[in-house]
Amino acid sequence: MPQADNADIVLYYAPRTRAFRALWFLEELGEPYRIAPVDLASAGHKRHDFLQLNPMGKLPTVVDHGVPMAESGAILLHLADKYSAGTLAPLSDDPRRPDYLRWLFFAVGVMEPAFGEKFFKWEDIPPHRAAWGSFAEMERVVTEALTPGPYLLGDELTAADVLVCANLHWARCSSSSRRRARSPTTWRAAPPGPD
Ligand SMILES: N[C@@H](CCC(=O)N[C@@H](CS)C(=O)NCC(=O)O)C(=O)O
Repeated sequence: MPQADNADIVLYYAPRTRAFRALWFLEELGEPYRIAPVDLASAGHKRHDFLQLNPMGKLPTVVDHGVPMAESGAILLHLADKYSAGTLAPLSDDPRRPDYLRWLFFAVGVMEPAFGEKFFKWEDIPPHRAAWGSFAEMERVVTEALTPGPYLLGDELTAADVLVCANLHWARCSSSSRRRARSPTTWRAAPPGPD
């Protein structure tokens, strides 16, 4: 585990939050990092000094060599390009790059609201007007993309897999059903169905 007290990458973290995505990705990256624990209960993340790092007062927030970053998709995109270009992030001239970017944005821009529709029971939203289409469409697209797998782009893990799979992990944890996504592989075997 590359945690180091003097690391120049700092992850503001609380358990059972989207900060898990950044934590998982930092482990994949292998760069030294350190965790700055955030106690959500005491609302330190809503205070002025934290809002200078992330105006939304949310996690994950990362400070990379003194530069603050927010939004999990942007954080993973940045860290992958800076520290793992060509492996966890296809290079800009790699023909897989457009699909890689599509999945990064899909994870935050389509999957997240589609899970909102499903789990928070948003009703009567016309798919043609919703940016995420519908939960069912999202489910179909992810399932097809992971067939045959094992990863979104084929044989190699990228930052997009971490974002997409972290969403699937969240879905499992947020559901009482046993028919839930467990990993990209089991998502293909048993995608989540309606409650
Ligand atoms: N769009 C943001 C969402 C971040 C987010 O909503 N984080 C939640 C935890 S999962 C949070 O910090 N909640 C605490 C709060 O808003 O008080 C991202 O992807 O980074």
